[in-house]
Order: sequence, then C-alpha cells, then structure tokens
Amino acid sequence: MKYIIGIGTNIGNKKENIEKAINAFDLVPNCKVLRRSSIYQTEPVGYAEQEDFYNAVFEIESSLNPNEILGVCLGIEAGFGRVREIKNGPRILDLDLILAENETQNSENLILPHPRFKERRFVLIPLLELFESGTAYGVEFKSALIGIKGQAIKEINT
Ligand code: PH2
Ligand code: MG
Ligand code: MG
Repeated sequence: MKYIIGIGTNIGNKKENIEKAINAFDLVPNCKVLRRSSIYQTEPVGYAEQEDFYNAVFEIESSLNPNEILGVCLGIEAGFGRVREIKNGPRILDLDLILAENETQNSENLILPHPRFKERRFVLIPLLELFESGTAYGVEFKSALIGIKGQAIKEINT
C-alpha cells in the first residue's frame, strides 16, 4: 500500500533533520520511499512564538498497515530525541501520516485522512507537487487552498 507522510521540523539543522528522517524511513524493512517533495520554509501555524518550520511530504510503498506505519513514525521521532511539550510548539521532528491509498480509519490512535491536513498550506502545497491534479488516492485536496488565510510558505532551493 502507498502512504503519504508529512514531515515538519523547527529545531536544529532543519534541512538535515528532513533528509535524515526520510533516509531513516527508507531503511525500515518493508518500507520504500517512492518520491518526495521539495522542502518549504513555512510560517508556524497554531502557536506563533516559535521559529519557522521546514516542511515536506513524501510517498512510501509498504506492506505494513496504517497502525504499523504510525509506529514507525513515532519510533523515528523518538530516535531524533523528540520530547512532547507544548501543543503545536517547537519540535525537532514531526512525522504525520496524512493519507493511505484505499484506506480510511477512525480510531483513537489514528484518523485517516489526517483530520487537519486540508487546513494546512504546509501540507497542501508540497502535496500538490506530487499530485499535480490536486487529487491523491481519490481524495481531492487542491480546492481547500482557496480557504486558507495567511500561512506564508516558500520553497527553499539549497
Ligand atoms: N506542525 C504543527 C503545528 N504548526 N506549523 C508549520 N508551519 N509546520 C508544521 O509542521 C506545524 C505547524 C503541529 O504538528
Ligand atoms: Mg503535525
Ligand atoms: Mg505529529
């Protein structure tokens, strides 16, 4: 099954955090990274008093189920030394499961598609790079961009 994972970081060497996290995913047995977006510098959403984030999305192919993928995300975050503090606050690495191909879920641990991804330009813009039609796995997302106010985002070219 294919999955889209969103990645965000605003502590430390942000570009390196993104590269290392995607590489870590590729090293997990039964997980292969298929493609990834560019990296974007983005204004913090939800809690303003923090540094800009770097965000990207990537697509993987895996035989693991959504809950197992969630476990991989949390394991890689922990490997980066992430400690959970302020809601929406600074983080060295955040890996969010955004979409799964042909699969929805609504459990205590995991909701798919991600319940807030259509409110976040830092997810939608990189996702549009991978799905130029504006629809991913049958989920239309491009039209949500019209309703989003603020949330400055720019592609970084380094
Ligand atoms: N993640 C959040 C809250 N706010 N803002 C930006 N720009 N990028 C993020 O990845 C982000 C955020 C919660 O996970
Ligand atoms: Mg998040
Ligand atoms: Mg998260």
